[in-house]
Amino acid sequence: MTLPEGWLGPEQNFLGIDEPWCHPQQAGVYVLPVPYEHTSSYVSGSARGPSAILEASRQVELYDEQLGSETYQRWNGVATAAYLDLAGKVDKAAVDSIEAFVRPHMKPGRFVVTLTGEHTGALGAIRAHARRWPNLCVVQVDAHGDLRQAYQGNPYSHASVMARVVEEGLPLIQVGIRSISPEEINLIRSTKTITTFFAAQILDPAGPYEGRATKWVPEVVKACSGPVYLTFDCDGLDASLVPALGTPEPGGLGWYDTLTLVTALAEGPGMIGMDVSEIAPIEGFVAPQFAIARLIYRILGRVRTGFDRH
Ligand SMILES: [Mn+2]
Repeated sequence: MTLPEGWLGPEQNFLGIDEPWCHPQQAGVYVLPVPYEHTSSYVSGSARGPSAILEASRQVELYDEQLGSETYQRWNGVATAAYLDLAGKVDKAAVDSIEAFVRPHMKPGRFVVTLTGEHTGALGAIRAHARRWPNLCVVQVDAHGDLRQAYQGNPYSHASVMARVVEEGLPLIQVGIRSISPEEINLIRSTKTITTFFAAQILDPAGPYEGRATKWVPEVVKACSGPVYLTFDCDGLDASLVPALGTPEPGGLGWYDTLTLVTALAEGPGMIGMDVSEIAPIEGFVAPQFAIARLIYRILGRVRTGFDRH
């Protein structure tokens, strides 16, 4: 059985998965690399994020000692598609292309992970999932609100991506926010479908939840009205854990807080898809992309297989 055209083998794929486990006919997880970058406003380089994550992932231990199993086997494998070539498309045309790329890959029993560059790329993946799951809610881990109507004149800026999601009527739950404008605060206050958990509110030991994930994570879960689509901007994590970012911010989520959150989402409302964005690799410094590759694998270990057959 040879790997069909358009799919990556163990030298290039997520986790370095051997045949036949990397075959799209068999695998229950699809990883879709979409290296889109057009509107980076501070540090550029997120177009190289997906390839850096794939490269680092091949060093991730496949056994999950917390679960006592090898996650990729539980899913019958993980297949990685060849990188989407956007052929110079930007803004709406790029988002439309990403949606068209993701949509046909969605099937019952399959979990799709989209790896994008800047956060705008996530919009195509979110739209593809929302067509299949009209009752989904979007959980956004992010330092920034991303709720500006437009930024630098562009409604498809990375700083506006969640405003586009809210416009479509999808419920939005934001976690880890700590960099936001008055315009966005007004939108949050005036929009019933947005729930925001600010970083200072959940992570500060002097805050209402004493900075303890066991206290604030159940509140996030309670806010979820349906199955969860996770849009994970890596700057939601603390910049000391993942400094290779387009817009790094201190004061973010730690490793174990993040694991507690994703575990509760997967076990509670259920997770039906995810994307990861905004890693801008620093030459010779692999820890950030390795942490993200590891996090994706830990999440796959916690997502319920066959969730959408229930
Ligand atoms: Mn973002």
